[in-house]
Amino acid sequence: MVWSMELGQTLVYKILTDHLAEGKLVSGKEIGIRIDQTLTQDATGTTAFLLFESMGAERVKTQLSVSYVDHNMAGFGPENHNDHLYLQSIATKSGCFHSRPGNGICHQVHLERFAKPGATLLGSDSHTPTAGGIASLAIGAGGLDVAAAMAGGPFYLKCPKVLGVKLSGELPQWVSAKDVILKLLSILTTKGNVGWAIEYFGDGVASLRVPQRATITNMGAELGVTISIFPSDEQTRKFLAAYGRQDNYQPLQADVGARYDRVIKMDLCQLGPLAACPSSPDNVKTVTEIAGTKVGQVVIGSCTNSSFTDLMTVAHVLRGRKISNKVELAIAPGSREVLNVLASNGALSDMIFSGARILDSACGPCIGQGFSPADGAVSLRTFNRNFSGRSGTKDDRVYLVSPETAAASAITGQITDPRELAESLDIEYPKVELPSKFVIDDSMIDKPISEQDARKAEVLRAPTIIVPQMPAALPKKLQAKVLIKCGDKITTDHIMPAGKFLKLRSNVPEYAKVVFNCFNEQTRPTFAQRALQLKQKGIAGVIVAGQSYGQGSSREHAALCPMYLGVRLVIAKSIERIHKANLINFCIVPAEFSAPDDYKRIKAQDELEIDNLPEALRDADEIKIINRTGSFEFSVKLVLSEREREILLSAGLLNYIRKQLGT
Ligand code: MIC
Ligand code: SF4
Repeated sequence: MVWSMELGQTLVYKILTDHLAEGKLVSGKEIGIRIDQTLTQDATGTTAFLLFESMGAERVKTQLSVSYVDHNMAGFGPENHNDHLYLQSIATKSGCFHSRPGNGICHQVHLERFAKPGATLLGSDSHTPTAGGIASLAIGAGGLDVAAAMAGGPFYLKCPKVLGVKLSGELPQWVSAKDVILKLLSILTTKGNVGWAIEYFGDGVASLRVPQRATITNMGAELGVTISIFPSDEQTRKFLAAYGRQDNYQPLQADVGARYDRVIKMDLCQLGPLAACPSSPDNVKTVTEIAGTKVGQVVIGSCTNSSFTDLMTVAHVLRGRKISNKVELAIAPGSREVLNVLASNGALSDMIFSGARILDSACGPCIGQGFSPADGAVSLRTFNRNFSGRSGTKDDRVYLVSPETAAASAITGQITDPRELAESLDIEYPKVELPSKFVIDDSMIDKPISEQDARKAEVLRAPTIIVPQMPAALPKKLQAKVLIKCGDKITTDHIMPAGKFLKLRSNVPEYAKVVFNCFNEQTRPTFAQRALQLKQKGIAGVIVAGQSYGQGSSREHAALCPMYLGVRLVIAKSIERIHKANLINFCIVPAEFSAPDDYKRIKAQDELEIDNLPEALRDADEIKIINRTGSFEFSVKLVLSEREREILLSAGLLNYIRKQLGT
């Protein structure tokens, strides 16, 4: 690998330099980068692979592509298993690895088995930057973008500004990586960080082990930044060696005197246990402030906090103790590997003895697949998201905490500072070390087969799997109507609910019925019914929103389903990165208010008109919209690269790619 010798480069720019395929490394400008690895998971992967096939692609062209099954595991009805069989068969056909159901959560397994320092990784899941904990340049994207990368294309992004987080000191006992990222969320919030990368550096880095680093980079997704990355050092080497992958090790760090666009200093010694209170990951308070709040449920797991080190710490707190009879405790180990070690070293018995229920090594409750809390009950989770209703319970009260705080609270039945429990019960702080060598069992990962053998392989596509329709070209004159006006921080969970609807991911016509389901209860006809009525009359749907529209998950269904219903325009105060790319990919024009006050003047049901939209998309930075109902005109900004304009003019990314390939 040849690194640029330019002095003062950040680690992010070093890896970008090494993978630059198009453009110049100037922050804010669009660049194309070569993708070494991709990952998909079943909830986004089925669509991604269907679109990969629709592109006419046959074999993946990356160094490595892995298809994971970890989200849709409950299996109520045939849909989940149908998806799993499709994914296994298309992985065989296209040359991917396939991690079977039960093998673990994509990000945890990828960290253990595949992620490499210095490699680029693109994943159809917003928490793909978890692999930044091992110094991969890992980015979350929509499934269609990942499909394009699997087919060998570059991935396009705005060259980021780099925020350096300078860590010093060491974490005190009972304070963990989760508290580091919650502290950062309290400073930076979930809004306004689009276009940034975060690079951790400083003396404090050395004391953090890879799983702790991965917890921190995982929740970079909640900040809305594109990339989060740690250097590769002795901790990285030890981690890779423990998983028998020392050959993948190379030391990597920023140059001395690297120039960051902004620096935040954080002294790890000063941190204490924190919690993100309902219902946003940036609603952070100290555990001391909320201590004593009665708890009904504690869930430990998710791609944020389900590693070997996390769960060994939990087992240590639970050892020989019983959980409160007012609490249901569930633990979902991040991978089968983790579960196996816990089983063989006795930690699993400690958990079971305490009264914990052991769940599948999968996403489970994190994406509303069971374990919804009781009405009004406080649920403490070691997860990364507590958006209202995501747990499957309306008006839920979900707090995000560290494994230490979760385990302590499960014992007492109230939110508890683990330091206090340790003192009162005389629990010694466990210094969990990684085993020098794990026993590796990759038998649940199907390996790619030769191209020749793959030719004979059959792809299994059950009738519940429907190839998504692609958008029509944008009309010259857009007659449109505002279907919904929503406020700030609308997440993709609000737009496209998961939970009991997750199994509909491979069937857009069915899944589209629940677009904006959380608002449907107050409005009849539903969003989908109103949209389809307009679509039949040739009138396009418009979504109006406040700041940070499309936060959270990478699910492209939050664009694909509205597109299916005839939505052609989103006007918001600001739109988050992955969602904006998904809108463009499915030919919905993402526009921002030129004057934020215009947001107040628009109402739901307003009829809008745009003359010559394709012309404006060619090169204009602003478009004029006539509000026929309110009899006024206003303008909106188009913040689009040349390529994005071309995609919109080609009726979406798939058509754009087909045009380029002449297929
Ligand atoms: C999530 O945490 O919301 C998900 C489910 O993992 C999503 C992907 C999806 O919606 O399938 C994500 O984070 O991108
Ligand atoms: Fe799965 Fe939750 Fe992680 Fe998403 S955030 S990948 S649902 S564990």
